[in-house]
Amino acid sequence: MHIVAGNESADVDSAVCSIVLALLTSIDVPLVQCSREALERKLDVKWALEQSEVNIRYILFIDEFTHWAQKSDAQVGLSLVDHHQVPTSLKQHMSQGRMVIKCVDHHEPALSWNKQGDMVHIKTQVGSCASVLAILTECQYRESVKEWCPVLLMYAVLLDTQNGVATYGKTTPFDVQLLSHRGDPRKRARTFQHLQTLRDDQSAFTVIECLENDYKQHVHVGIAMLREPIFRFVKRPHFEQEVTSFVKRHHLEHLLFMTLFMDADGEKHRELALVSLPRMDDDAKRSLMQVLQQCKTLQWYGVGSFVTGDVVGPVYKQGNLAASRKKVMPLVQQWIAQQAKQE
Ligand SMILES: [Mn+2]
Repeated sequence: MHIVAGNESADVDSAVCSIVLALLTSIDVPLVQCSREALERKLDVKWALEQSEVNIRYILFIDEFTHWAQKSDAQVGLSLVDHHQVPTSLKQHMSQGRMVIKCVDHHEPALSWNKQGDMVHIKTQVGSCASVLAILTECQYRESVKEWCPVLLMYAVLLDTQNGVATYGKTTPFDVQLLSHRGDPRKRARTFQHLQTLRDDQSAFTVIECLENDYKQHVHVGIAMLREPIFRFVKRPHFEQEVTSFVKRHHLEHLLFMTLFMDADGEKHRELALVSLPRMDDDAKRSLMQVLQQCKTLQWYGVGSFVTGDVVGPVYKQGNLAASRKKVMPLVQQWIAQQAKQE
């Protein structure tokens, strides 16, 4: 079996890329890294897939893969799309006979492979992995491209580049050019607005559902991406209880909240909080926070702390609105490596 796995956030970029890539390269099955049930709360992903002819039954979800991989010792070829390191969720199922074959990514360095199976470096800087796939669908695999593929990829580019706003951190000239070939700009702007609203409206979710919705973890450190101000989020019903059980469920030693949201005036905000539960190691937390603050490009400044029962944490505003979790995760990884060396 050969599967193509998107990254752990299971965002629109990851999901559409795994589906389109599986289709283009005749890989058996696309893997989306959320449970089939969790897709119901990824309203933007769900809507995007509904606009295409993708049959959801054809997609493998992480809960199903885990279940299968635990029982079976069949060989698995894995291709990664929208990330280039095997995530913890898959690593435990990768032993002999199960290996990474290929990878397409837009993070540094942007990678792809050609028809012969050789890895190719993409020289063009792009804002989303879907932009890389748009290049591939147009250049190399034209014969197998379905009509809805470019549209599906466009949804990811729209979300990742804020509809091609050139001043938005991730947007590159290539993305802007790509979008300019994708139909009426007014219609595109409406589609973007719609997708963004679907992605950001988490009012009906529980605390755990919000945390799970856009979540990445490295070893024992988790970063949950939220869509509302931290001081509002921590006032949600059952916050303390649900955060505690989330930390237990993921065996976390540290949990970070990052937020990205618009205020009533349409202004964008990013924040960060390092969550403290009673059993967490304060010294380690201080040293992690130090590493994060040393990174000057993020421009964090403290705006107080939240206290909700036993769950507390300092809250920072992020001055650099262009820097996403992608900038923060490597700092966390470095810190973990450092800690491991010291032990
Ligand atoms: Mn991406």
